[in-house]
Amino acid sequence: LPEVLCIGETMAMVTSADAGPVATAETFTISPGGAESNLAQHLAELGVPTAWVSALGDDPLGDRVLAAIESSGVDTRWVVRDPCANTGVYVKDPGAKVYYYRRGSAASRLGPMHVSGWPVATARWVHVSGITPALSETCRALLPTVLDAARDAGAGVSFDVNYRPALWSTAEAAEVLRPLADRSDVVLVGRDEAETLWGTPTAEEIAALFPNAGRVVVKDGAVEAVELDRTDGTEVVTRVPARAVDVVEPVGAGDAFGGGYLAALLRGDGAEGRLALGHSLAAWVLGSPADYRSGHGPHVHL
Ligand code: KDG
Repeated sequence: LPEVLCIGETMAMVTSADAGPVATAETFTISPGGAESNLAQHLAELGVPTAWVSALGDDPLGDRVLAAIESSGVDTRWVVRDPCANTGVYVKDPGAKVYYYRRGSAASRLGPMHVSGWPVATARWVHVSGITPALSETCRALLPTVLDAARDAGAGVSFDVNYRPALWSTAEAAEVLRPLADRSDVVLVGRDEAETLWGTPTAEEIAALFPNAGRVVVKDGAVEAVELDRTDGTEVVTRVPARAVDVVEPVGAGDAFGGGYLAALLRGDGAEGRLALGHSLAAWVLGSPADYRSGHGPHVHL
């Protein structure tokens, strides 16, 4: 059985094969586009038994997404194939411009009624993100049910804030995401993203938004990542600078950071090791135009 469940929508991502604009491209690549499955692939490739749980249409794009995610060793047996809805689609143009075709997608039809069919009771950890509550009313109701089930099972929860401005307003996201994150054991959040949502510019102010979370990890792009850990009573702050990298395209780097961080946490590494493995995987993905990049780069010492 999987130790970690990563729950959330993955779309079929369309990009031009030659890095030019989709409008004039002749050949395209289609690969999975989904924050939670990206993280699941990183975890699985780092040796953590991981399942990705979601829904796809019963269509060829769904087949492609599923096969690609399975190829990293991710367990997909709980993925629903919905005969009444399509796999969502996501077009990514140069400059990381994204266009969503996901309203009414199979994953947007997930809801609290699905949770009892998922192996939360036997999981050690559950990973979710702030994309899910933006997808539909049923998806919004899903996360509290998942968090309840994880608490009942004694499983840890990580929550990546993942604010997606194309899906909802800043004000609505700020209101919905804060209490969900505050119920989690690990909050992963971008410094810029937190400043946009809640007006909090520093790691300490951001962490104070989530007083009940055991660990808050603030990712500050090319600068550093900061972990604020209260699991031992007092707040311990650890800062690790980011690696110097030539950035090809940033999309997916946050998922990679999260995968590295969680893999290190689950195997018992200390705070510096957790942040360092997060940075290493992020650096690997930053050096590629893809959202997900197999492997973990030559500089990762596992
Ligand atoms: O997280 C990087 C992308 O894969 C992600 O942004 C796509 O899940 C996605 C979304 O909803 O934006």
